[in-house]
Amino acid sequence: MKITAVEAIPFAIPYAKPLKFASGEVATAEHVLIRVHTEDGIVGVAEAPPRPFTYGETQAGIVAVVESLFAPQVTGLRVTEREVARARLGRTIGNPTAKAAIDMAMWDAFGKTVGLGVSELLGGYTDRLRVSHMLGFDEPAAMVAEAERMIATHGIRTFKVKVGRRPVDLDIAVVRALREAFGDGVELYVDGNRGWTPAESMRAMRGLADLDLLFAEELCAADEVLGRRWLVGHLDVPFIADESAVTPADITREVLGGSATAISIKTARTGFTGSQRAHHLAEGLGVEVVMGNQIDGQLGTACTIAFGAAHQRTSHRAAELSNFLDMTDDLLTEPLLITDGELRVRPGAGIGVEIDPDKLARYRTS
Ligand code: MUC
Ligand code: MG
Repeated sequence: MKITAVEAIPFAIPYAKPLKFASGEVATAEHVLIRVHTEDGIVGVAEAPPRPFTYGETQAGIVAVVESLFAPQVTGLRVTEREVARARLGRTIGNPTAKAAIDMAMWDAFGKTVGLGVSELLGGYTDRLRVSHMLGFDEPAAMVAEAERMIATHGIRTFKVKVGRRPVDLDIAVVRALREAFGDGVELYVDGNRGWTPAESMRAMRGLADLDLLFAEELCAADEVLGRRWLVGHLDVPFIADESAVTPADITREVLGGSATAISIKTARTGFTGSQRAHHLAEGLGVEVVMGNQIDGQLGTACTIAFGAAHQRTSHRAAELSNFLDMTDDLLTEPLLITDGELRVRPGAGIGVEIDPDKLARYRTS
């Protein structure tokens, strides 16, 4: 069970359609594959997606921090010593997706060692989740057409609409067009990625008031402390803290401060060990959870489904599991398949995926 080596392999896979949102844009999945090797010949895997506009990480930075700091700190530990790994990695500030990928690769190696799936090890609540698809910035007709394609091809009926543009009427027109096109046959919520001020957010939510939204996510920055508290206090839908609530302390501050009434859990930034903490805290605070997407590839998505399906609270709402559909290719030997609007937990030990060596050779950049 002892870790003998940790690799950080950068790769790049283009998107067929870039995803645009208020804080940035992703046109190529320039991610880092983390491989944790053990003395028994087991290899645990996970991926770290750099999102400089959200966490300050870059692809080169993730490779550097893993190779120079994190790999030596976890080499020699048993794959079960996740809390020791967390404490050692925690001495370095930031770098959430690099830390999360090491944690998840350790869990994958642990599951493969004992012959059990990570999702059952974490809690085993269900074997599938409903899928929510994220619609990036575009004209209303194009966003309606994309939603139509998701309904027809994959049976997806929940959509997170990216908002946060100026003037706010641009985004109101999109959400209205979606509701008019699909009636109450779809669930809709919005994510502003901090694009608006609290006052703009309020104006937008008034314009959206008759459209039966499930949630509003991160419409304005948490640093607008009093403005955001005022906004959240006036809304009649839960307000999801996403990038403002990564650590347990962030979540506690946002919720108890009245600046959020639900949270997004993203395994890409909190791994399985940190996501457990977020989940248990959400239960204690009595707030809803949505399993979010860090614009993950299929490996990252397999991690999200493993965690989300493990608990009742994380499987209640549709989970954001479909961004990989916009990528031109991926690394797995067997692609993930969304059918009838659902994604199933991968069977098999660990996270339940294998990396295709030919694909890795094609897409790795060093
Ligand atoms: C999301 O939910 O915000 C876009 C930026 C980011 O950090 O995550 C994505 C999706
Ligand atoms: Mg978000």
